Amino acid sequence: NKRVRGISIFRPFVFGSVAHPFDPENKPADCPPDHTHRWQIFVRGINGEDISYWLKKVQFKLHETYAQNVRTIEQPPFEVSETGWGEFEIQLKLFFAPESGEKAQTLWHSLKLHPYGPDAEGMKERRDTVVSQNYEEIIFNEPVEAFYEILTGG
Ligand code: SLL
Repeated sequence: NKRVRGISIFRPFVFGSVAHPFDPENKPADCPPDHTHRWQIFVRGINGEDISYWLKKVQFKLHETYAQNVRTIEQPPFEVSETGWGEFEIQLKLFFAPESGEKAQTLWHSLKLHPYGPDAEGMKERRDTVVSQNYEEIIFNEPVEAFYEILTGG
């Protein structure tokens, strides 16, 4: 499997979390009483771009307080939706198209449930959504030819 020499291909994406505090008068019946928030962790393309031609699987490793804390998502949307009470570090492992021969890459995200920054108090009162996301780029250096074709749509 020959590599395309002298070529680097960049693919951008966004990963992070959104969290919504429950309305105390209106908590979902199906979740434990100590849970305070619903949240999602995700990996997605910029502006909804489909990234499933190069990203094949994402493994999200949640805190051990969660049942089956390793969640494997094999097609878009690459996201996990949960409820909980606490913030913690989530490990994300990105797996690429099998043709690529590339090793999985690991990223970390700090799940944020509580507002922070100058308007934190106002946000808390309004029960605003807390968003914490990062732009990231993955670089494929000298991809093998089959993967180069996939990446460039050739
Ligand atoms: C903390 N170090 O103490 C963190 C741990 C754990 C979060 C946070 C509930 C899980 C469940 C949950 O939110 N765990 O009940 O299934 O803040």
